[in-house]
Order: sequence, then C-alpha cells, then structure tokens
Amino acid sequence: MATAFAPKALKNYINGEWVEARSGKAIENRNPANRDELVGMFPASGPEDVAQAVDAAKAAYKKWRLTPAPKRAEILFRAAEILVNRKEDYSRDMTREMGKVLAETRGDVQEAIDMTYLMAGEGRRQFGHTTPSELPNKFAMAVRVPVGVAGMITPWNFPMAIPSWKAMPALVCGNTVVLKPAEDTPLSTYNLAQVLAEAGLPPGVFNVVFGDGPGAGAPMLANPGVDLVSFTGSTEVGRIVSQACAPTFKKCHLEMGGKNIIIVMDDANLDLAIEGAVWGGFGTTGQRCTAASRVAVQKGVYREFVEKFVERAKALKVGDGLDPATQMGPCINEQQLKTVMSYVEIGRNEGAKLATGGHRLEGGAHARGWFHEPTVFVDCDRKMRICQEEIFGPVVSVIPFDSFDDAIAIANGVNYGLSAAIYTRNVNHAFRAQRDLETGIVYVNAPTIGAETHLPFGGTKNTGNGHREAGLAALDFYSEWKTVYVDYSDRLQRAQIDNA
Ligand code: UN1
Repeated sequence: MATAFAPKALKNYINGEWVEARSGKAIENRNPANRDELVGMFPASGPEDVAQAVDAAKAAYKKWRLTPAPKRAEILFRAAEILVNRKEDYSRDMTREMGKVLAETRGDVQEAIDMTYLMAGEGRRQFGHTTPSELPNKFAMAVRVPVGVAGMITPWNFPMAIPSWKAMPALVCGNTVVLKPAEDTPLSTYNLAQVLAEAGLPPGVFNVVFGDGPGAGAPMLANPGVDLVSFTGSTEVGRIVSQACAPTFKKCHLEMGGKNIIIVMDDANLDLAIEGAVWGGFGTTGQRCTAASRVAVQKGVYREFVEKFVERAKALKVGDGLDPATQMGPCINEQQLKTVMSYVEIGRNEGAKLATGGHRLEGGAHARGWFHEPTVFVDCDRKMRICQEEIFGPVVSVIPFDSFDDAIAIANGVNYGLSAAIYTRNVNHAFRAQRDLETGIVYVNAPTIGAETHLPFGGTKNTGNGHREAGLAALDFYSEWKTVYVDYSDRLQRAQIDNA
C-alpha cells in the first residue's frame, strides 16, 4: 500500500510553461486522512497571474478556433490514452489529496477518461442544421462556433472528473481555457494539465492558475477577456459568480448544491434499496452534490428499513482511503468537518432521532485526519433544517411517509433539484415519479449518485441556472449558434415581404 511519495511543488501552467505565481507565495496541500502528510505546495496566484493566463488564452484562441475540430479531437484522444496509462498513479495522488477511497478515485479518473474519449468523438460530429429557406435559390444553415476564452472554477470533490467535464467540451468546440481548481485538490488538476501538454495541446490553449477564490477566482470573473464561465460549487458562491459575470455579460454555467432524495416504496426490493442508500448517502463521505442525504421510506417497510440501514451505516469502516479495507474516507478539511458537526447539533436540537454516529472520530488511525462517523437521523420531519439544507458530509436523514403523492411532495419540497431516486416494483409509480420529480436527474431502482458522462448532468431550482454539462448538452454551453444564409439568386430577396 505504501508507495514512495515525495511532496510535489506545483507551478501554474500558462502559455505552455510551468511558472511561479508573481506573489512567490505558496499554499499547502495536505492529506485530509493525515494532516502530517504534505502532499505538495502550490502557488497562491493573484490578479496578475490570472491576467497573464487570460492573455495567453486570448492569443491562442486565434489559431485554435481555426484548427479543424477533428484535429483538436485527436489531441484529446491522445490525452485519454495517457490518462488510461496513468490511471493508477493519478488515483493514488487523488486519494492523498482528497481522501476518498481508492476505488472511488479510480472512478474519478475513469470519468475523466470517459469524458475525454466522448469529446474526442465529438470532434467529428458537432452537427449543425440545414433547413430549406422560405425563398428560392437561397441556402440556410446553423453552425456551432466557439465562444472564446472559457474560465473555469472547479471543486475538490471530483478533482479530475469535473475539470474534464468542463475542459474537454470547451476544447473540442474551439475555446481556450483558464482553469482555477479548488485549493484542497490542486494536484489532480496539475496531473490533467500535464497530460494535455504531453498530448500536444498548443501553448496557451489550456492554462491552469492555482489559488484561492478571492485571489485567483475573483479576478478571472472580473476579467473582460473571459467570455464564458463554468462554476461547480456551493449555491452561495454560485450567486457571487453569477453576479460577477453579469456586468460583462459572460455566458455563465452554475452547478451548485443538492438535497437529493431516495424514495423507498413498500413494494421495493428492500435489500437493494438499503444497499443504494448506503452507497448514495455515504459514498465519497457524502461529499457529492448528488449524495442521497434524505431517504423517505413508506410506513409499511419503515421499521425494517431503519433497522437494517442503521446497522449497515454503523458497520462502515472509516479510515485512510489508500487502505483497501476502508469503506469511507475523511471529510475534506477541518471546516467541512465542523460543518458536519454543526448539522448534527442542529438535527438534535430540532428533535430528530440520532440512530447512529454523530461524532468526530478521534484517536488511533483517526488521530491526524478529519474523520466523522457515518450518521443517521431517523423519524425526521421534512421541514427540519437537516432535511432542507445541503450538509455535504456523511449524514443521512430518514423521513417516514404514507402515500406516493406524499413522497413526491417531500421530494419536491426543497430549494434544490439535482438528483432523485425511487425504489419500487410498481411500473406506474416509477413512471409517475420520473415525470413528477422536479430534478435534473431521476433514477429508478438505483441511488442518486453515479451519472454517466454521455448524458446531460445538472439540476433545477437552486442547483443550476438552466444549463447542463456532460453529454451533447455540453456542446450547447461551449458553443454558440451562428446562422448563415447564402442567397444565390443574384437579386434582392426580402424575407417575409417577397411572400407571394
Ligand atoms: C458532483 O458531486 O459534483 O453522478 C458530481 C455522480 C458523479 C458526479 C458527481 N458521476 O455522482
């Protein structure tokens, strides 16, 4: 398990070169399972570094937009192959900096591979429309064109997958990129930049600026050279991003919080539902925007569900994600752990019944990490804060319900709308649920996590602002439509007027 690992000193990647931040200051990247382990140091960038990266991206855009899409795609194809070869190393790096178990970091790198291959394929598609003109001897079509310089701000929970969801479609559509990854997980983005450089991406097409939100994120949002912004993170920061994009009318994609639910009907395969609730609630330590932090269970099976689910949660082995026996890793940092602990307090105070967990794990193998017990509240009321607010940690609230309609009302009674799931063997309920759940993603007989890269990903209400990433939907965000009319009649033809 223990491989030799030397802390890495990372640099920004600007215009095809690895460069220090102007400030000369560095930020520590520490292992959340063992804060004594320094994973590396990365630059604390500021407005000047960001401006340099945006200028490089702007200059590179001139050529990159004219590079044929199939040729851009060939570089992505090579990048995907390199990622395949380095999957194991990059997964280990990711577990060290982010904490989730190795099986999951392998999944994260795999998601990046999937997205890179998918978008490599889109190099030979990016279909537009041709349509008859209303006038004779006139041709009409709509083609996709790139938007320009794309600014990206990415979170720590999917440190390679999410940068890939954003960068790959942006690049294949002909945009150039400036990416600022989360402070907690710079190494995985560094690895991705390394891969893109080796795959042969021209200088300036993909740039990485490390740093924190105020130092490096804010100047990116304010920079008039940035044409488009894609952000994944909290709803609070998403609002700031949206406002910062408004003055210069940047095209803005926001992927924010969730309060996802699993509905378990009386007729469900109960063992399957329990398995799904454990994975959906405690996978990635509950630190997914798709995490199942609410489970609503119909009264006929409520007791049995609670008993078995609590038992399973209690038995989860929490520890260092590099240990193959570990089932759940730490919280990402001290602040996140404190948030989890404060929600445990909130749940207690509002009268939810704590069935298991509720404490920070300390001592022994947990002494130097940000570990928290898998925690289950039962007999919850739908209006409680623990049933309404995103916790982003290993806390699941179980809510009893009477009827199908009741379950849908509970599901929809939150301000978020990312993912929802129903376990039932009744096909009518399954179809009504997929129609009536107000979320961007619905699962039938599967938990709320586990979206695949070739389908649209995103949510409604306070989760998103109407855009989707992944799948073909990503092309819609990273390109604009240009409508082209070619009149070959050799005379003036007036649309709507020469109508006879
Ligand atoms: C996220 O939590 O921000 O569907 C993304 C899933 C993963 C992606 C989650 N494929 O859970």
